[in-house]
Amino acid sequence: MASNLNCSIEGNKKECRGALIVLEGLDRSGKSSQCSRLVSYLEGQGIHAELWRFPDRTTNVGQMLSAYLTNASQLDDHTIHLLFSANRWEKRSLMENKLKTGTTLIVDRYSYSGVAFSAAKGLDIQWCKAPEIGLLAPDLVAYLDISPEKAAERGGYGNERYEKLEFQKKVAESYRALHDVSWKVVDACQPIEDVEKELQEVVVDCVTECHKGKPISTLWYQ
Ligand code: T5A
Repeated sequence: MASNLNCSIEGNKKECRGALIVLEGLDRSGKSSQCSRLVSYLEGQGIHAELWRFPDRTTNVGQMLSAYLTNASQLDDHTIHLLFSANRWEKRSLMENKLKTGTTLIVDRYSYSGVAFSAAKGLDIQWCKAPEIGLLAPDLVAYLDISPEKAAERGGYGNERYEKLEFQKKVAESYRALHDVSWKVVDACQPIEDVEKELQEVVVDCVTECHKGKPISTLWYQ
């Protein structure tokens, strides 16, 4: 299978672009663990892949987000929402270049987190989606499904702003409102290796589809 998925950058670029794969879920659902495992797996298959995460705390905007998340600063809910979005916009062209030159991006959180967490605070969901319009659309969204109660059992929440059970329940509701049939929902309460196996299958299918020339599209689907 791996040799079919390899493609040359010198060849027809349109036929060998990378895939944009996003993992979403509540805090502690296992996204970071699975993103790392996926990148290793894909590399082992001869597929060039990189691990990305949002927020990207390395940029100036990202440092503002990090300060907010660790309660070192306070910001209006609308303002922080737009900053999360700006943090994705500042990476958009680099992401597009990577995809077009054959790199698959495994992304730990994306626009859906942006909308789900802000809507959980009571912001209008359409307003939350608006600044995401024009960002690259994922080729696959995998949702790691876990109840807020089970997620909270995985080690205590730390000091970050949103790591509270009652708030995570509202985030789960927001994700339910955002979810559509294209999402791959994986039971995140399975053993870590079983979650990994389920993701591998769907991710490889997605990469194959992108290598065959599936066009890059933009948000928002609906
Ligand atoms: N946010 C983010 C917004 O409000 N707007 C936005 O636009 C964006 C992008 C960022 C915060 O910012 C918010 C959302 C977040 O609150 P973060 O840095 O992404 O936060 O942090 P978390 O999502 O909280 O990351 P965590 O590391 O806590 O959770 P993960 O990545 O989902 O989980 P992971 O892999 O670290 O695993 C957590 C624990 O569970 C175990 C792991 O070993 C680990 O101990 N585990 C399992 N245990 C049993 N079975 C399994 N299947 C397991 N999988 C993992």
